[in-house]
Amino acid sequence: MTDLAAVKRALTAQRIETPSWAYANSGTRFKVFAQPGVPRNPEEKIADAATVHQFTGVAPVVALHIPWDKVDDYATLGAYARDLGVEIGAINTNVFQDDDYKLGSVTNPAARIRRKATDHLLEAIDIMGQTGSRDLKLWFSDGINYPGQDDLRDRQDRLAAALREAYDRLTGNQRMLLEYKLFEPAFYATDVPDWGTSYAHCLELGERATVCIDTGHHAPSTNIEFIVAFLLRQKKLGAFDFNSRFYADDDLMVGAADPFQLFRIMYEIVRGGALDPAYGIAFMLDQCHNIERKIPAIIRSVMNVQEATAKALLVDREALTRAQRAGDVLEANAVFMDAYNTDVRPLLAEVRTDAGLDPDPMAAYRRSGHDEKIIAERVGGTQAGWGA
Ligand code: PSV
Ligand code: MN
Ligand code: MN
Repeated sequence: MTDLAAVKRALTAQRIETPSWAYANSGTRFKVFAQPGVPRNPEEKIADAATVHQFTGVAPVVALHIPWDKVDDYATLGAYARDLGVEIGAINTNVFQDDDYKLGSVTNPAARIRRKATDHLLEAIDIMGQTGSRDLKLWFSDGINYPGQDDLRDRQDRLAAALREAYDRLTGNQRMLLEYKLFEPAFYATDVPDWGTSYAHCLELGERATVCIDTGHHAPSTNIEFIVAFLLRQKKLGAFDFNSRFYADDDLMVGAADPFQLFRIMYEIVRGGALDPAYGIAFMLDQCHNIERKIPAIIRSVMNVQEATAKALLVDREALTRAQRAGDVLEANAVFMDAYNTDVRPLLAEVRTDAGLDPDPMAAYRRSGHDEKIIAERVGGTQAGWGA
Protein backbone atom coordinates (compact mmCIF):
# COMPACT_ATOMS: atom_id res chain seq x y z
CA MET A 1 0.00 0.00 0.00
CA THR A 2 1.23 3.47 -0.82
CA ASP A 3 1.31 6.10 1.93
CA LEU A 4 -0.53 9.01 0.27
CA ALA A 5 0.51 11.54 2.90
CA ALA A 6 4.17 10.65 2.27
CA VAL A 7 3.62 10.96 -1.50
CA LYS A 8 2.18 14.44 -1.00
CA ARG A 9 5.05 15.47 1.24
CA ALA A 10 7.57 14.30 -1.35
CA LEU A 11 5.77 16.21 -4.11
CA THR A 12 5.67 19.36 -2.00
CA ALA A 13 9.39 19.11 -1.25
CA GLN A 14 10.40 18.48 -4.89
CA ARG A 15 12.75 21.05 -6.46
CA ILE A 16 13.24 21.73 -10.17
CA GLU A 17 15.84 24.11 -11.59
CA THR A 18 14.96 26.08 -14.72
CA PRO A 19 17.49 27.37 -17.28
CA SER A 20 17.90 31.13 -17.90
CA TRP A 21 18.46 30.52 -21.61
CA ALA A 22 15.09 28.84 -22.10
CA TYR A 23 13.37 32.18 -21.39
CA ALA A 24 15.22 33.95 -24.18
CA ASN A 25 14.87 33.65 -27.94
CA SER A 26 16.35 30.53 -29.45
CA GLY A 27 16.02 28.55 -32.64
CA THR A 28 17.55 25.95 -34.85
CA ARG A 29 20.51 26.60 -37.09
CA PHE A 30 17.98 27.47 -39.80
CA LYS A 31 16.10 30.29 -38.11
CA VAL A 32 15.45 32.02 -34.81
CA PHE A 33 11.81 33.07 -34.57
CA ALA A 34 11.97 36.08 -32.28
CA GLN A 35 9.12 36.37 -29.80
CA PRO A 36 7.78 39.56 -28.27
CA GLY A 37 8.26 40.09 -24.55
CA VAL A 38 11.37 37.92 -24.10
CA PRO A 39 13.96 39.00 -21.53
CA ARG A 40 16.42 41.71 -22.50
CA ASN A 41 18.99 40.92 -19.83
CA PRO A 42 19.88 38.34 -17.15
CA GLU A 43 17.69 40.12 -14.60
CA GLU A 44 14.60 39.65 -16.77
CA LYS A 45 15.44 35.96 -17.32
CA ILE A 46 15.61 35.56 -13.55
CA ALA A 47 12.30 37.40 -13.23
CA ASP A 48 10.74 34.89 -15.65
CA ALA A 49 12.12 32.00 -13.61
CA ALA A 50 10.56 33.62 -10.53
CA THR A 51 7.23 33.76 -12.38
CA VAL A 52 7.43 30.03 -13.12
CA HIS A 53 8.13 29.41 -9.44
CA GLN A 54 5.24 31.65 -8.42
CA PHE A 55 2.78 29.49 -10.40
CA THR A 56 4.29 26.05 -9.73
CA GLY A 57 5.82 26.40 -6.26
CA VAL A 58 8.56 23.85 -7.03
CA ALA A 59 11.01 25.78 -9.23
CA PRO A 60 12.93 28.07 -6.86
CA VAL A 61 16.30 27.75 -8.62
CA VAL A 62 17.53 29.18 -11.92
CA ALA A 63 20.67 28.06 -13.76
CA LEU A 64 22.88 30.62 -15.52
CA HIS A 65 25.00 30.25 -18.64
CA ILE A 66 28.18 32.33 -18.90
CA PRO A 67 28.75 34.51 -20.92
CA TRP A 68 25.09 34.55 -22.02
CA ASP A 69 24.26 35.87 -18.54
CA LYS A 70 27.33 38.00 -18.08
CA VAL A 71 26.93 40.91 -15.64
CA ASP A 72 29.39 43.19 -13.87
CA ASP A 73 28.33 42.19 -10.38
CA TYR A 74 27.20 38.63 -9.71
CA ALA A 75 26.70 39.16 -5.98
CA THR A 76 24.12 41.84 -6.79
CA LEU A 77 22.50 39.51 -9.33
CA GLY A 78 22.28 36.80 -6.65
CA ALA A 79 20.66 39.26 -4.22
CA TYR A 80 18.23 40.37 -6.96
CA ALA A 81 17.24 36.71 -7.51
CA ARG A 82 16.72 36.13 -3.80
CA ASP A 83 14.52 39.23 -3.60
CA LEU A 84 12.31 37.65 -6.26
CA GLY A 85 12.16 34.38 -4.33
CA VAL A 86 14.61 32.29 -6.38
CA GLU A 87 18.23 31.18 -5.97
CA ILE A 88 20.90 31.08 -8.63
CA GLY A 89 21.75 27.46 -9.31
CA ALA A 90 24.28 25.85 -11.62
CA ILE A 91 26.76 28.01 -13.45
CA ASN A 92 27.03 26.59 -16.98
CA THR A 93 30.25 27.23 -18.86
CA ASN A 94 30.46 28.07 -22.52
CA VAL A 95 33.59 26.99 -24.35
CA PHE A 96 31.81 26.36 -27.63
CA GLN A 97 31.01 29.74 -29.18
CA ASP A 98 34.38 31.29 -29.83
CA ASP A 99 36.30 30.98 -33.11
CA ASP A 100 39.30 29.78 -31.10
CA TYR A 101 37.41 26.59 -30.24
CA LYS A 102 37.06 25.32 -33.80
CA LEU A 103 39.36 22.36 -33.03
CA GLY A 104 38.29 22.02 -29.43
CA SER A 105 38.48 23.92 -26.14
CA VAL A 106 40.19 22.04 -23.30
CA THR A 107 41.23 19.29 -25.73
CA ASN A 108 42.52 21.65 -28.42
CA PRO A 109 45.96 20.72 -29.78
CA ALA A 110 47.13 24.30 -29.07
CA ALA A 111 48.23 25.01 -25.49
CA ARG A 112 47.17 28.69 -25.72
CA ILE A 113 43.59 27.74 -26.50
CA ARG A 114 43.47 25.07 -23.81
CA ARG A 115 44.66 27.73 -21.34
CA LYS A 116 41.95 30.14 -22.46
CA ALA A 117 39.24 27.47 -22.10
CA THR A 118 40.49 26.35 -18.70
CA ASP A 119 40.61 29.97 -17.54
CA HIS A 120 36.93 30.24 -18.44
CA LEU A 121 36.18 27.29 -16.17
CA LEU A 122 38.09 28.98 -13.36
CA GLU A 123 36.20 32.23 -14.01
CA ALA A 124 32.93 30.29 -13.66
CA ILE A 125 34.09 28.99 -10.26
CA ASP A 126 34.78 32.59 -9.18
CA ILE A 127 31.24 33.50 -10.26
CA MET A 128 29.88 30.61 -8.20
CA GLY A 129 31.59 32.12 -5.18
CA GLN A 130 29.75 35.38 -5.80
CA THR A 131 26.31 33.94 -6.57
CA GLY A 132 26.52 31.30 -3.84
CA SER A 133 26.04 28.54 -6.42
CA ARG A 134 26.89 24.98 -5.55
CA ASP A 135 27.26 23.55 -9.06
CA LEU A 136 29.70 24.07 -11.90
CA LYS A 137 28.22 22.45 -14.99
CA LEU A 138 30.58 21.49 -17.76
CA TRP A 139 29.67 20.54 -21.27
CA PHE A 140 32.35 20.37 -23.92
CA SER A 141 31.53 20.52 -27.60
CA ASP A 142 35.02 19.12 -28.14
CA GLY A 143 35.52 16.38 -30.66
CA ILE A 144 36.73 15.71 -34.18
CA ASN A 145 35.00 15.30 -37.52
CA TYR A 146 37.42 13.03 -39.36
CA PRO A 147 39.34 9.88 -38.47
CA GLY A 148 42.96 10.83 -37.90
CA GLN A 149 42.17 14.53 -37.40
CA ASP A 150 43.66 14.47 -33.89
CA ASP A 151 44.87 11.86 -31.41
CA LEU A 152 41.91 10.45 -29.47
CA ARG A 153 44.01 9.50 -26.48
CA ASP A 154 45.98 12.75 -26.23
CA ARG A 155 42.66 14.56 -26.19
CA GLN A 156 41.60 12.52 -23.14
CA ASP A 157 44.84 13.52 -21.39
CA ARG A 158 44.23 17.19 -22.15
CA LEU A 159 40.64 16.91 -20.92
CA ALA A 160 41.77 15.24 -17.70
CA ALA A 161 44.34 17.98 -17.05
CA ALA A 162 41.79 20.80 -17.46
CA LEU A 163 39.23 19.01 -15.32
CA ARG A 164 41.81 18.48 -12.60
CA GLU A 165 42.81 22.13 -12.58
CA ALA A 166 39.17 23.25 -12.25
CA TYR A 167 38.36 20.55 -9.70
CA ASP A 168 41.24 21.61 -7.47
CA ARG A 169 39.81 25.13 -7.40
CA LEU A 170 36.47 24.02 -5.86
CA THR A 171 35.88 24.90 -2.22
CA GLY A 172 33.15 24.62 0.43
CA ASN A 173 30.10 22.81 -0.89
CA GLN A 174 31.00 23.39 -4.55
CA ARG A 175 30.65 20.51 -7.00
CA MET A 176 31.52 19.76 -10.60
CA LEU A 177 28.90 18.24 -12.94
CA LEU A 178 30.26 16.67 -16.11
CA GLU A 179 27.73 16.38 -18.93
CA TYR A 180 28.18 14.02 -21.86
CA LYS A 181 26.77 14.04 -25.37
CA LEU A 182 26.99 11.42 -28.06
CA PHE A 183 27.58 13.71 -31.00
CA GLU A 184 27.12 17.26 -32.27
CA PRO A 185 28.75 19.56 -33.06
CA ALA A 186 31.51 16.98 -33.64
CA PHE A 187 30.39 14.17 -35.91
CA TYR A 188 33.08 11.50 -35.81
CA ALA A 189 34.28 11.42 -32.21
CA THR A 190 33.18 13.48 -29.22
CA ASP A 191 35.59 13.75 -26.27
CA VAL A 192 32.91 13.12 -23.61
CA PRO A 193 30.43 11.07 -25.62
CA ASP A 194 28.76 8.93 -22.97
CA TRP A 195 28.10 8.40 -19.28
CA GLY A 196 30.95 5.91 -19.00
CA THR A 197 33.52 8.48 -20.09
CA SER A 198 32.05 11.09 -17.77
CA TYR A 199 31.89 8.59 -14.91
CA ALA A 200 35.53 7.54 -15.38
CA HIS A 201 36.74 11.15 -15.31
CA CYS A 202 34.57 11.89 -12.25
CA LEU A 203 35.93 8.85 -10.42
CA GLU A 204 39.49 9.94 -11.14
CA LEU A 205 38.73 13.49 -9.96
CA GLY A 206 37.10 12.66 -6.64
CA GLU A 207 33.97 13.06 -4.59
CA ARG A 208 32.94 16.49 -5.77
CA ALA A 209 32.70 15.40 -9.41
CA THR A 210 29.52 13.73 -10.60
CA VAL A 211 27.76 12.96 -13.86
CA CYS A 212 25.04 15.10 -15.41
CA ILE A 213 22.57 13.20 -17.56
CA ASP A 214 21.04 15.29 -20.33
CA THR A 215 18.13 13.15 -21.47
CA GLY A 216 18.56 14.30 -25.08
CA HIS A 217 22.19 13.24 -25.43
CA HIS A 218 21.97 9.53 -26.14
CA ALA A 219 21.69 7.19 -29.08
CA PRO A 220 18.08 6.30 -29.89
CA SER A 221 16.70 3.52 -27.65
CA THR A 222 19.32 4.00 -24.95
CA ASN A 223 17.95 2.81 -21.62
CA ILE A 224 18.43 5.99 -19.60
CA GLU A 225 16.88 4.62 -16.42
CA PHE A 226 19.56 1.95 -16.35
CA ILE A 227 22.19 4.70 -16.36
CA VAL A 228 20.31 6.42 -13.52
CA ALA A 229 20.18 3.21 -11.46
CA PHE A 230 23.86 2.45 -12.09
CA LEU A 231 25.12 5.94 -11.25
CA LEU A 232 22.95 6.19 -8.13
CA ARG A 233 24.38 2.91 -6.91
CA GLN A 234 27.87 4.36 -7.40
CA LYS A 235 26.89 7.72 -5.83
CA LYS A 236 27.99 9.44 -9.00
CA LEU A 237 24.77 10.95 -10.31
CA GLY A 238 24.77 14.70 -9.69
CA ALA A 239 22.22 16.21 -12.02
CA PHE A 240 19.82 15.97 -14.91
CA ASP A 241 19.33 18.24 -17.85
CA PHE A 242 15.75 17.30 -18.62
CA ASN A 243 14.23 17.76 -22.05
CA SER A 244 12.69 15.44 -24.60
CA ARG A 245 13.56 14.36 -28.06
CA PHE A 246 12.17 12.50 -31.04
CA TYR A 247 15.38 12.43 -33.09
CA ALA A 248 18.56 13.99 -31.71
CA ASP A 249 19.17 16.79 -29.20
CA ASP A 250 15.71 18.26 -29.82
CA ASP A 251 15.50 20.15 -26.49
CA LEU A 252 11.70 19.90 -26.49
CA MET A 253 9.60 20.08 -23.33
CA VAL A 254 10.47 17.25 -20.95
CA GLY A 255 7.79 14.58 -20.92
CA ALA A 256 6.39 15.70 -24.26
CA ALA A 257 7.97 13.05 -26.47
CA ASP A 258 8.07 10.12 -24.09
CA PRO A 259 6.29 10.52 -20.74
CA PHE A 260 6.74 6.80 -20.06
CA GLN A 261 10.52 7.16 -20.23
CA LEU A 262 10.35 10.08 -17.81
CA PHE A 263 8.29 7.96 -15.42
CA ARG A 264 10.83 5.13 -15.63
CA ILE A 265 13.64 7.57 -14.86
CA MET A 266 11.76 9.08 -11.92
CA TYR A 267 10.97 5.62 -10.62
CA GLU A 268 14.72 4.87 -10.37
CA ILE A 269 15.16 8.19 -8.57
CA VAL A 270 12.45 7.28 -6.07
CA ARG A 271 13.76 3.71 -5.79
CA GLY A 272 17.25 5.13 -5.10
CA GLY A 273 15.95 7.51 -2.40
CA ALA A 274 17.27 10.43 -4.45
CA LEU A 275 14.21 12.64 -4.84
CA ASP A 276 14.72 14.59 -1.62
CA PRO A 277 16.65 17.81 -2.34
CA ALA A 278 18.92 16.89 0.59
CA TYR A 279 20.26 13.96 -1.50
CA GLY A 280 21.86 16.56 -3.77
CA ILE A 281 20.65 15.79 -7.27
CA ALA A 282 19.94 18.92 -9.31
CA PHE A 283 16.84 18.29 -11.42
CA MET A 284 17.42 20.88 -14.10
CA LEU A 285 15.68 21.57 -17.36
CA ASP A 286 17.74 22.26 -20.50
CA GLN A 287 15.25 23.19 -23.18
CA CYS A 288 14.65 25.60 -26.04
CA HIS A 289 11.17 26.90 -26.80
CA ASN A 290 11.53 27.92 -30.39
CA ILE A 291 7.90 28.18 -31.47
CA GLU A 292 5.84 28.13 -28.26
CA ARG A 293 5.54 30.82 -25.59
CA LYS A 294 8.38 30.31 -23.17
CA ILE A 295 7.08 30.88 -19.63
CA PRO A 296 4.01 28.63 -20.08
CA ALA A 297 6.19 26.03 -21.84
CA ILE A 298 8.41 25.90 -18.78
CA ILE A 299 5.40 25.77 -16.45
CA ARG A 300 4.14 22.82 -18.52
CA SER A 301 7.57 21.16 -18.34
CA VAL A 302 7.68 21.52 -14.56
CA MET A 303 4.20 19.99 -14.37
CA ASN A 304 5.29 17.11 -16.61
CA VAL A 305 8.16 16.33 -14.23
CA GLN A 306 5.74 16.53 -11.29
CA GLU A 307 3.31 14.12 -12.97
CA ALA A 308 6.05 11.59 -13.74
CA THR A 309 7.29 11.92 -10.16
CA ALA A 310 3.82 11.45 -8.68
CA LYS A 311 3.33 8.27 -10.72
CA ALA A 312 6.77 7.01 -9.67
CA LEU A 313 5.88 7.65 -6.03
CA LEU A 314 2.64 5.71 -6.47
CA VAL A 315 4.36 2.48 -7.48
CA ASP A 316 3.41 -0.06 -4.83
CA ARG A 317 6.96 -1.00 -3.96
CA GLU A 318 6.00 -3.86 -1.61
CA ALA A 319 3.75 -5.48 -4.19
CA LEU A 320 6.41 -4.96 -6.83
CA THR A 321 9.15 -6.54 -4.73
CA ARG A 322 6.88 -9.47 -3.89
CA ALA A 323 6.12 -10.11 -7.55
CA GLN A 324 9.76 -9.66 -8.55
CA ARG A 325 11.02 -12.09 -5.89
CA ALA A 326 8.36 -14.62 -6.86
CA GLY A 327 9.48 -14.31 -10.47
CA ASP A 328 5.96 -13.24 -11.43
CA VAL A 329 6.79 -11.34 -14.59
CA LEU A 330 3.26 -10.30 -15.49
CA GLU A 331 2.29 -9.22 -11.99
CA ALA A 332 5.48 -7.16 -11.55
CA ASN A 333 4.87 -5.43 -14.84
CA ALA A 334 1.20 -4.87 -13.93
CA VAL A 335 2.11 -3.22 -10.61
CA PHE A 336 4.52 -0.93 -12.42
CA MET A 337 2.02 -0.06 -15.16
CA ASP A 338 -0.79 0.50 -12.67
CA ALA A 339 1.13 3.41 -11.23
CA TYR A 340 2.00 4.78 -14.66
CA ASN A 341 -1.62 4.58 -15.77
CA THR A 342 -2.92 6.48 -12.73
CA ASP A 343 -4.30 9.93 -13.44
CA VAL A 344 -2.27 11.95 -10.94
CA ARG A 345 -3.63 15.34 -11.95
CA PRO A 346 -6.23 15.48 -9.14
CA LEU A 347 -3.54 14.55 -6.58
CA LEU A 348 -1.23 17.30 -7.85
CA ALA A 349 -4.10 19.78 -7.86
CA GLU A 350 -4.60 18.96 -4.17
CA VAL A 351 -0.89 19.34 -3.42
CA ARG A 352 -0.95 22.78 -5.06
CA THR A 353 -4.09 23.88 -3.27
CA ASP A 354 -2.58 22.78 0.05
CA ALA A 355 0.47 24.90 -0.79
CA GLY A 356 -1.73 27.94 -1.45
CA LEU A 357 -1.29 27.73 -5.23
CA ASP A 358 -3.81 27.61 -8.03
CA PRO A 359 -4.50 23.92 -8.79
CA ASP A 360 -4.09 24.61 -12.53
CA PRO A 361 -0.89 26.63 -13.09
CA MET A 362 -1.35 26.81 -16.88
CA ALA A 363 -4.82 28.32 -16.61
CA ALA A 364 -3.72 30.59 -13.76
CA TYR A 365 -0.83 31.91 -15.84
CA ARG A 366 -3.12 32.55 -18.81
CA ARG A 367 -5.61 34.39 -16.62
CA SER A 368 -2.91 36.44 -14.88
CA GLY A 369 -2.29 38.65 -17.92
CA HIS A 370 1.47 38.33 -17.30
CA ASP A 371 2.21 37.41 -20.92
CA GLU A 372 0.45 40.53 -22.19
CA LYS A 373 2.27 42.61 -19.58
CA ILE A 374 5.78 41.50 -20.57
CA ILE A 375 4.93 41.88 -24.26
CA ALA A 376 3.92 45.48 -23.62
CA GLU A 377 6.83 46.28 -21.32
CA ARG A 378 9.77 44.55 -22.95
CA VAL A 379 10.94 45.69 -26.34
CA GLY A 380 13.98 44.17 -28.04
CA GLY A 381 14.54 40.80 -26.28
CA THR A 382 17.77 38.88 -26.57
CA GLN A 383 18.72 35.53 -28.01
CA ALA A 384 19.81 32.78 -25.69
CA GLY A 385 23.09 32.53 -27.49
CA TRP A 386 22.54 29.46 -29.63
CA GLY A 387 21.56 31.47 -32.69
CA ALA A 388 23.90 34.33 -31.88
C1 PSV B 1 24.64 20.94 -25.17
O1 PSV B 1 23.84 20.38 -26.16
C2 PSV B 1 23.82 21.35 -23.95
O2 PSV B 1 22.94 20.31 -23.60
C3 PSV B 1 24.70 21.77 -22.79
O3 PSV B 1 24.06 21.54 -21.56
C4 PSV B 1 24.81 23.23 -23.04
O4 PSV B 1 25.40 23.96 -22.01
C5 PSV B 1 23.35 23.48 -23.26
O5 PSV B 1 23.02 22.47 -24.22
C6 PSV B 1 22.94 24.80 -23.67
O6 PSV B 1 21.62 24.78 -24.13
MN1 MN C 1 22.41 19.98 -21.54
MN1 MN D 1 21.98 19.47 -25.35
